[in-house]
Amino acid sequence: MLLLRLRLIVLYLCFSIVNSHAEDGRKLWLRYIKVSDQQALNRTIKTTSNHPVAQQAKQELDNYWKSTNLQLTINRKATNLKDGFRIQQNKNGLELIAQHAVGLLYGAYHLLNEQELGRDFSSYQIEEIPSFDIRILNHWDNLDRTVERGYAGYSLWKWEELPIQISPRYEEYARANASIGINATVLNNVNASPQILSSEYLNKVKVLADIFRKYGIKVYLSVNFSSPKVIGGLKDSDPLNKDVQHWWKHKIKEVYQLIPDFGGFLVKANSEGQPGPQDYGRTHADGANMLADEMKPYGGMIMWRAFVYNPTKEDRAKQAYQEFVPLDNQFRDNVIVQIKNGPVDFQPREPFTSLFGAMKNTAQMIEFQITQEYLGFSNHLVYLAPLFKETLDSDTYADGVGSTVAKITDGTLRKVQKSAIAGVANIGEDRNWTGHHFGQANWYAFGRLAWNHQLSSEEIADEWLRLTFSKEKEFVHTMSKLMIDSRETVVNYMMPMGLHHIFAFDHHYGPEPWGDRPSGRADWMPWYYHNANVNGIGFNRTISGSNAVGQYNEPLRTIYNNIDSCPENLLLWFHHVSWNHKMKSQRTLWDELCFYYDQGVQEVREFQRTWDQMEKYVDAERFNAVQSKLKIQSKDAVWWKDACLLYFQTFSRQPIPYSIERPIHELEEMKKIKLPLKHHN
Ligand code: BDP
Repeated sequence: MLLLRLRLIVLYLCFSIVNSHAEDGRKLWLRYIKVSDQQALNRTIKTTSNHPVAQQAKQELDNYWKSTNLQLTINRKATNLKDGFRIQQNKNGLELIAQHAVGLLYGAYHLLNEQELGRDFSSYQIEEIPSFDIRILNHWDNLDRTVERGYAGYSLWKWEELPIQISPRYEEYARANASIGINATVLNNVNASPQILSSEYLNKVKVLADIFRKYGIKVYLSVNFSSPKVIGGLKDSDPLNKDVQHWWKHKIKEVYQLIPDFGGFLVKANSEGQPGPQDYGRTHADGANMLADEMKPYGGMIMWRAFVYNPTKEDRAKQAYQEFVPLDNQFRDNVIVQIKNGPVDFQPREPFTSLFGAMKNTAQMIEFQITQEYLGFSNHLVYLAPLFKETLDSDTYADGVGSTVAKITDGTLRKVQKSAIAGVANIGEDRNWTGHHFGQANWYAFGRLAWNHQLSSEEIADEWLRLTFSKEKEFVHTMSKLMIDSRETVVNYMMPMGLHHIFAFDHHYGPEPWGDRPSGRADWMPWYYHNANVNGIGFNRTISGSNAVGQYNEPLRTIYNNIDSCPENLLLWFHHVSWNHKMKSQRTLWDELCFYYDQGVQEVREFQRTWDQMEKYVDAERFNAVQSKLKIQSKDAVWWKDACLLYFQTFSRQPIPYSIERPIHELEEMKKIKLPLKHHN
């Protein structure tokens, strides 16, 4: 009996030791270790500010700062700092200076991260000023807690428990965001339920806003343009109808009574079946301005989405430009047009949306997708900083050379009331927040680039790996390279050379280049995008085709229009190319296509080998989780390669080069695959 007990105790001890090393990812990149009593005695942290956000900054430092004395100062005159901060030496230690309390909070996290990264503070000096004023997450969370395009479990917002019961994750979420400089969040899906504006829900939203405020985060809501009719009982929602305006005025007043620092509304109107001002013969500007006028007295913003397209004969990639450019100059100054990075839809690779820069007198912001709707969900390891940077650094030439998307949107080239950048969140109820442990890196990278778009993808990967996993050089170096490569890898095995939108209908996970629904709209069908036939493959967007190239400024128009100068990684985006076209590699287009798909597969296999060698640096729990996700990714890559090559081969009628791995699937079998994945609207 005694022996058994002893055994049990030993077993329990072993289990707790192993367990203490296991990490489930819940702490994200915030794995700070508390100061000991002795360490706390050796330094003092002072601030004269009683602002709750400044107090929060102090609290974090009290808990984790080990290095030297710290003075936190608010200097109202330091206007150039905006939300940022300066850290400098003073005679007693370090001084952290900010214009606003929130700058102290950002400075506090900066210091704690620097401490984690092993910086020397003996002559430390730095100034950090954010690139964008509003750094906002867009949650596509529904009120029933499903998440549109969400792959990390149900929504964090437990609407049925609010406003009474408060999940500890609300504060953890706010803290994580603040630690990377995110200062705003849209709580609900752009396909918005009108109910979010009911008094019942607003009282729940208020509770979240109260928690987030302490971390400098403002709450925004997506609104349904038909709300006056649906929940207000009005006969319509025409923006020029006085009753409708009155309804919004009162609703907005109610919102601000509950949430005095409410950020504003995000609106998806007249897009994919959502209601909007065009239902009443009005324009996007009429709709946006009506809301903006009612918001104005409170300082609220209207983020109006440009993701609009109709099933017409017109190339989908041209439609946002066509609808919005004529409205330039008509929007109020508290309206900002929110434009997706690419003209079609968050594909593995797209050129930047031609609308950036094209409206000279309208504030514009970029919308990225952090959640991997078209990038293998939370199953594939795809680090998105290179994708984000590729768009931000693209030159639009709108105001001459150097008019990058970043500079068009951040207020450098054109003064805006407030500059902004949005990312569609990949966060859910999963313990590790993002499903895939490496999904956390994309949340992190979005925040870091919103704070400073000059940072390189490598710098961000490096920081994140060290804060999240391990500081071992070998680990950081190897995994940083893998992360950087991962974006091109997914392009290779899914849609190389500018191919796009050849996904399975609706859920967008696997390949379905053959996809067709006789009843569905053409611009949701893969053939609409790849146009494969016996002559070749690709979408002709040149002057002889849809002329989408005409929406780009010179020299891009000419570069894209000409098959010889068009970058090969966008070739099939802009051109319909013959199977025998000679590529720069001297291969034919067909052989090159085979080569890229195969390369994608080989690269994921290499990721598996690399990860396995990292076992000694990573706790078992996270190691195993990533290892099994890589297996899925590897299988999926082969599936993509076989599906696309075998299908396109029916048009090219050419053999798959012998140097390339043979298909292991049958085309007819793959056509039968139907994944039981539901897409919740
Ligand atoms: C597409 C998604 C769809 C979204 C839409 C949007 O498939 O679920 O509602 O974008 O951004 O990418 O409005």
